[in-house]
Amino acid sequence: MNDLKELKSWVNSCAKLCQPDSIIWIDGSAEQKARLEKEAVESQEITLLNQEKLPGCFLHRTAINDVARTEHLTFICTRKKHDAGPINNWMPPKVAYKKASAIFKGSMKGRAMYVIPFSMGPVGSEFSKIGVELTDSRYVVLNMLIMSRAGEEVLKQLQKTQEFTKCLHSKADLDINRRLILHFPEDNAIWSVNSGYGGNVLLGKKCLSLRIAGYLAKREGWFAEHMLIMGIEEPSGHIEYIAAAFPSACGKTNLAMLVPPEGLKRKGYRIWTVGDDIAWMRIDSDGTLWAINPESGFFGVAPGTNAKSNPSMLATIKKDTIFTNVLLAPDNTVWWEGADGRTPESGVDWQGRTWKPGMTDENGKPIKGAHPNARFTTPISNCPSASFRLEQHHGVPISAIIFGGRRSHLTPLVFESFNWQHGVFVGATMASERTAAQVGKVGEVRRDPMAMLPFCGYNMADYFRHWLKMGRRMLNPPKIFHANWFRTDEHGKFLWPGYGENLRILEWILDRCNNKVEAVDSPIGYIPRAHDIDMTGLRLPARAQEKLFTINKTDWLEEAEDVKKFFKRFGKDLPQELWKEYKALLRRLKK
Ligand code: OXD
Ligand code: MN
Repeated sequence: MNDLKELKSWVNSCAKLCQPDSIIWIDGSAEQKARLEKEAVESQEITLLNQEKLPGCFLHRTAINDVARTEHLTFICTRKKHDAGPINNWMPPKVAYKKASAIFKGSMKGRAMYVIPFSMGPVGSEFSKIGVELTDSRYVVLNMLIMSRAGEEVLKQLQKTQEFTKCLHSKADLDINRRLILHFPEDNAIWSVNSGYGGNVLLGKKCLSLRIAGYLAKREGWFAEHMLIMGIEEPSGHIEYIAAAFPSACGKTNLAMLVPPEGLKRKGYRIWTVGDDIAWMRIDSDGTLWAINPESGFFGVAPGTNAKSNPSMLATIKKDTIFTNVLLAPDNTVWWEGADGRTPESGVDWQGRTWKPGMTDENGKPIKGAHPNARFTTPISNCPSASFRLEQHHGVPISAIIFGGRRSHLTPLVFESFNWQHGVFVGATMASERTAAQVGKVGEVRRDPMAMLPFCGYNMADYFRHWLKMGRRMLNPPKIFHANWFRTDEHGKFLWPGYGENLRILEWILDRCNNKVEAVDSPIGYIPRAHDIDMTGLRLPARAQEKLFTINKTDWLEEAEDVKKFFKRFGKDLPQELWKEYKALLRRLKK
């Protein structure tokens, strides 16, 4: 056994740079967690909520300009610009280290530096990766204890494996003008400074499990994807697992915890939640794809979470949860827009101001109690639908992959790709309307390949090539589908009820995987025959089903123009297979 020399010397060098008052190693014990919670309450980093109604729950407020991921301040720092590709912001490592060192210098003065050894994935699994995050934020420590397996057990594992991602975070003075989220894939390192927002600072999540892991996955021959994983227990008792990629705040969490609607419950369906955000997938010796969720918690969007959208999540967040940027109600509980029940008569809003329903700002716009990207951090183990296979080192076998976006027009409710290569094209050409999870104009359509636009840690052309290559390596690859729950009618009303009803579409997807039903050929892929989707108990508005599956060729040709523009950004690097698929699509549309 070695004595973790590399880790200790890295911790010391970071301490020399950041100059904390003390260094505290996180051991993962309940005693240490309780001590940190107490200190964080005393320092007002978090507020203790009503312990009768919400045992073990706390509220945190971020700085007002620190409420979402800041993609424009997020960089991939590879030696060659080309390796970061045309989509990522790039900075040469030397420049990045120099620039960030000046900001980190003395940034932890007056605070402790916490050393968090964490494992993404079950400790010791073939799938798992170890990281160590250094941070001066107790909020980060408490969140990491939920989102990852952290503590001494991980250090023991590290003594065997040696390899870890070096994650350095300081909230510094939360100055947005000196905020940087830097990834150094060639050094297996992440530096994040001047933010306190989850997606920027819980470095095991987006930074490690997607950007750095993606880079490693390409090198080592596996996938690190922005996908939920769920098990669908069929009436026979057999469970099939699917993975699905949707951009941020497009309902991955709700889908992963879906509650079967009455019509289908009678058939005996049951859902098992494996993960809501990230999937690590490997080809096993049986030639099929197996997946784990590297996280152990959910970092979910609060607004809109209610008994209809996600009853399982409501049960999960009743205890042991950290709420961020929600409204504090007078009884010391929490509330958000789109919550169940009555709106509190007053409260303290996410900015810490007195709030009353109906208040408007100087432009007459309603003032929200919770920020639209308000979040909760909560352990998966509290979820009533948590999969019993969460701790299994081997993961679960994946039968289908679903890509999807938020499109009010254009894409039908569901379609199936013709084959793996076409499926990669479908994923690579995904687009979605922007949500509150990222800074920018909400509603704008942006291309978001495989929902990885903000999370691909290397040249996206190589990422597409990796996807094509992985398909060729599998004996029995999952089938690839595309879903869009968000199509609207001419008055802007949703055509599909979504939530639990989405199971009807998953049922069709599994029927297709098991060759139980035929489908209709269309220019964009296979479309369901109307009678193959079980609509028992569901009343759709007149002609909704027809509208949900309409393929307007003029709109699709316009879409293809945009795809072409996007593909051209990659120049010669774009795999020829994708141009081939593009041309084939045009041919089919013009037929
Ligand atoms: C998330 C995101 O927090 O995608 O999961 O922004
Ligand atoms: Mn996400």
